[in-house]
Amino acid sequence: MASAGDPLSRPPDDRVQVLDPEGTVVEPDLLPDLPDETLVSMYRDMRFCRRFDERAVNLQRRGRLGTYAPLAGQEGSQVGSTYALSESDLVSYQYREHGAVVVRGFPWEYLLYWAGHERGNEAIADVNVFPLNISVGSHVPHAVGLAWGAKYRGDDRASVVHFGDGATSEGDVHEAFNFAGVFDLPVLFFCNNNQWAISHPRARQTASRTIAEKAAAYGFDGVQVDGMDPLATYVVTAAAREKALDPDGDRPRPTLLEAVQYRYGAHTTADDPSAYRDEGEVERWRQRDPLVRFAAFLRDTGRLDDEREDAIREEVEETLAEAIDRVLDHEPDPDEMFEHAFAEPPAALLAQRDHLRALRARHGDDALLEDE
Ligand SMILES: Cc1ncc(C[n+]2csc(CCOP(=O)(O)OP(=O)(O)O)c2C)c(N)n1
Ligand SMILES: [Mg+2]
Repeated sequence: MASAGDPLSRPPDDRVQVLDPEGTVVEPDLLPDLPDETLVSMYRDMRFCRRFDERAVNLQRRGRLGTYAPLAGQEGSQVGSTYALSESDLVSYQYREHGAVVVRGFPWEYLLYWAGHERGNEAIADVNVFPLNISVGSHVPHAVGLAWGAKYRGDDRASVVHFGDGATSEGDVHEAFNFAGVFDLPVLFFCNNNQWAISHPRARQTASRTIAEKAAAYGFDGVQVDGMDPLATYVVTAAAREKALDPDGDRPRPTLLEAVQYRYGAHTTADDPSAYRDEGEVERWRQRDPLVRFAAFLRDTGRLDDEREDAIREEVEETLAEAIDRVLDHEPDPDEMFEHAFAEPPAALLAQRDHLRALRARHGDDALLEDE
């Protein structure tokens, strides 16, 4: 077992773990000193993520949401790491880390995004989460830019960027690593290594033994963490944030965190994983489930019982049902489709918008169904 102390000072293949899959504390020195309420609230948010995911997949199947990227299996990484941040830290995510939005209060409009409305992205901006990014890896340089801006302005905030194992094969990501290392930027590179990039396995993504060790080439620390252990992701993120902000020194440093985990479901609702992976592999990873191990820890330490668990499930169910009702009742303004692509829309687009407005003024919203 690794020695205690700074969890970032270990060799990159010495995976940090606080709770084993049974919920037993394996490295007591690393156990974060968090109030009981915070620990239970972390568990609540992880439950919320799991249930949100189930409901979102079902809504997509019923044609109420567009293509959706499921998170099940990855709650420990997303929730644990976001708990270690302050609310002003800037989070940039790929497209699967809904857990960061949940921890930041889950504005209900977030679901609107997945139903095709840009308003969802505006809502998460209010809680310092940047819009999701589909072009793999291309948001990582932007997150470095955010860190540079924060440092330049003397803001006490870190930039945290989530990306997948697949994203590490993109040139953008390496340019971002290099720039952050050279310019001493307060950025946390958080790699959610879920073993697959759609159908492409981790072993074919890189010949490196770990993703964490790539940090050495850029001159900063890389650490591997059990991404299905919310307390481990919490402690490494807290340590990396401390290093990024460097309160006692004058040299903020980036860190690469590789959170080893698994996605149980399909890549997106448009994917069929049975075409490329074996169900036995999924079952083996389910034995390490983040919710099961965290619940076991909370129960063993007297922080969770049946009554509290029932109350959490009920509250999660109600909060989600309310958000979903609002999304299903949402009546978008057709004008919205002309917004968001241009700061200053070109004349041709404005002419189309005005044409639609005139039609609606004359015929009401039935005009939208007319073939004119
Ligand atoms: C630049 C680019 N190349 C390819 C794609 C197609 N694509 C979408 S998601 C994905 C896999 C990304 O895998 P990973 O970074 O591991 O994230 P995960 O989906 O596993 O969370 C690919 C190749 C894309 N969206 N953008
Ligand atoms: Mg992946």
